[in-house]
Amino acid sequence: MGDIECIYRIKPASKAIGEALAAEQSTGTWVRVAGEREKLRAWVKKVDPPYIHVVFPADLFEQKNIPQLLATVAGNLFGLGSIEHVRLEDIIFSDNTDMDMGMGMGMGMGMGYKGPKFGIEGLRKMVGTMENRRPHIGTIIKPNVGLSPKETAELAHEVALGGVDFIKDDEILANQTFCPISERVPAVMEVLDKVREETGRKVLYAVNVTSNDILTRAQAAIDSGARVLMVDAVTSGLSSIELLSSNFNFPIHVHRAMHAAFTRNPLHGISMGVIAKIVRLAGGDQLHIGTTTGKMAHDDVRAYKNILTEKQNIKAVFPVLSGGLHPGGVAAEIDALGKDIVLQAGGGIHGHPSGPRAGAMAMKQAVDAYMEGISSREYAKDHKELMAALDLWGRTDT
Ligand code: CAP
Ligand code: MG
Repeated sequence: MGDIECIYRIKPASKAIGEALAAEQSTGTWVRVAGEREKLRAWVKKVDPPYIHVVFPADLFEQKNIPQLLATVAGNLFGLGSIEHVRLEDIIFSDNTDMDMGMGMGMGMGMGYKGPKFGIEGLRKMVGTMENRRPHIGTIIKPNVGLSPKETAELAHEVALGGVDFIKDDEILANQTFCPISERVPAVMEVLDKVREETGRKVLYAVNVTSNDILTRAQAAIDSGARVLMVDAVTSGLSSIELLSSNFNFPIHVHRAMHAAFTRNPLHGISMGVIAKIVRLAGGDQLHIGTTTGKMAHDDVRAYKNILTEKQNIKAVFPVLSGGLHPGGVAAEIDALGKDIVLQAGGGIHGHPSGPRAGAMAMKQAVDAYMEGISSREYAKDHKELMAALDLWGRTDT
């Protein structure tokens, strides 16, 4: 197990401030006290304004304890009065064994993390896209709350027949009285089984198990038929991913709601790249990373995709592009991020003028167009669902 190096963008970027941060986040405090353990003291490796590099000795960390890891590298420091603003830009896991491919993830193995159980290849195998390697198409059932289990299943049936590969609960749907998991999951799984019998296609459904007792909730979802789990990992705590991964053998879809509270400000907080690394180590199989054309503030999605998919001794995570996506944006997203992505649209499918099935068809047609090297506008001449979406929402490919 190796030391951890963290890169902070900080003001003021001085050695003294770096040392104060390192002390606070390891064996020190605001004043020297007798008996401080030097071998546990974090130290300033480099001052490169506006950045400082701080190294944390491996022995500071407990194996597979994400909350303690974050309390150490991303804890009190954000509140220190001597620091005007500070952002944790990167976390570099090193490992003194050959498991570290030199890209800073090897330490994950040293800390006992096993990474994704399924990852891109496992999910492609489940859906049947190992050969053509096209992007997966996902959707969020919309309206996202208020539907009954029966209404949820009816919509799932429509979008599954329309061609989506993956259906998820919205991040704010849990086990509310209007749509209990014990009824929602069997109803949706029943229609997806029907789609499989009718079309041979396996459509995945990720059940949101976010709750105060995630293991009990996940077991209840699985007992109801769930075969893919979803978690709002930021509101639940990132260790929720590792909990699900070490207790169950189902793919984990990671939603990141609330991340923008601390990832969006370029001067203060934690970069999404750090979150992506920890999600991969902890065993997330799919993770939202934003988009280049959608409704959320556009961020460095290419960097996050690279962190999730770069060659490592743990599996790659399926990057999920979501938030305001629609068929007209498909080409631009694939141009930007490649084909090893999940293109996920909620309103962009359920808001289609001819209904959700047509919306799913339009997304699939947009992907098919791209895979055949045809512009969406050209392809739409023979595909009315796509044409309707482009007419309504426009398009981003030339
Ligand atoms: C998308 C979504 C997701 C966002 C989250 C929403 O729906 O369900 O929560 O993708 O953002 O509620 O916005 P739409 P991100 O497709 O209707 O926008 O993926 O950036 O974490
Ligand atoms: Mg949502």
